[in-house]
Amino acid sequence: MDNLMLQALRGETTRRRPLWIMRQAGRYLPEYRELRSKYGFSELVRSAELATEITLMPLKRFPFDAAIVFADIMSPIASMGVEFDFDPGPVVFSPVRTASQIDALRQPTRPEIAPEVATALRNLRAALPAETALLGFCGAPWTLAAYLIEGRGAKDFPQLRRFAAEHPELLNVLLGKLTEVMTDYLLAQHEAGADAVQVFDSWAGLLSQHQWRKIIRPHLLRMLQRLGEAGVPRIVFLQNAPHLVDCYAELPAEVIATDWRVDLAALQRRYPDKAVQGNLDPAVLLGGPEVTRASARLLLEQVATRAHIVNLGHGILPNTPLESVHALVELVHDEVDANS
Ligand code: 1CP
Repeated sequence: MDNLMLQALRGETTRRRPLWIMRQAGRYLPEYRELRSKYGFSELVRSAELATEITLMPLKRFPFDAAIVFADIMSPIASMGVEFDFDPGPVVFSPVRTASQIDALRQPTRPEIAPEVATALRNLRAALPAETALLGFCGAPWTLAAYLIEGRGAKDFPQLRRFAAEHPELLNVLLGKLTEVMTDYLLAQHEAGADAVQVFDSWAGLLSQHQWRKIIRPHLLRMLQRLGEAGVPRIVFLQNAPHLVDCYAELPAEVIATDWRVDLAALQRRYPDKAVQGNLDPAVLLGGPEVTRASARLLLEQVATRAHIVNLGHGILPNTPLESVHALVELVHDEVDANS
């Protein structure tokens, strides 16, 4: 059987579009909620066995074309000596805001970075059929710095933006450290069996284009170039940042993934050599199967089949009806009949 996801990553035309869903192993699944009622989220992500089991949960229900390892963007940060918990998003005990705190951040060796994730990937590669792609991921340096500096998710991250204005050199040192560790982490995930990696820049949109070029771009470029040299296929995801979509599309990565605010068809026309991923609004699925079908049909009509990986524009919401996911899978799978 073909691995549609890998074909799309190579820019090839696929017999139908590949499909996976961000946060596909999440709280919309009753079996995840059941397991979650017995364990804290930290316990789930720190156990390679439980993470493996959870990664496979959505694939038992839906024939998705990719599995994404169950972990959090904060998982590798523990190896840098930062203490945090989840409530429900990441909460850093001592937000990182001084030179001495940045200086004290450890630069772990490759095997020290979230070893449970590498173990889960090895388990998963052995358990998955050849036609299902296995994805690794990390948070982009800026998005991780957002949690380290702000201390937790916050509307518009004011402490982060203050820090960027007040201490640009310190921020640059922090981003540099995060870039080195995340690059090593993704290389370790590839070695452990990840076919491709996705870099999540969820808080990219907090900066202007000018600030982005100065503060973020050099670090992302370094990370993506090192991965490219190692032959690792790269997906770059940005959220809530339509003003930066061309900046990201020009980075060296095989795939650009966006949220629903971006016109994906126009993006595909502007960058014909890139694969695109996305970008159905996750809120659409709350409306049930009919509403899901109507919006998904429109997306498939607008975006050309070639090198389009169907996904949502952000993580699936916890109260999404399973019937909506079924409807999306059916519609994407049915397209092959329409084309043949
Ligand atoms: O209570 C619970 O069960 C925890 C909810 C949860 C889950 C299921 C968190 C806390 N993280 C995750 C898993 C997770 N996080 C995955 C797993 C793989 C998958 O199925 O997709 C991934 C890829 C992430 C990535 C992640 N975590 C991002 C980037 C993507 C995005 O959503 O923008 C970010 C920003 C986080 C931080 C985070 N961790 C958890 C939450 C609820 C959040 C975001 C909200 C906040 O900042 O407070």
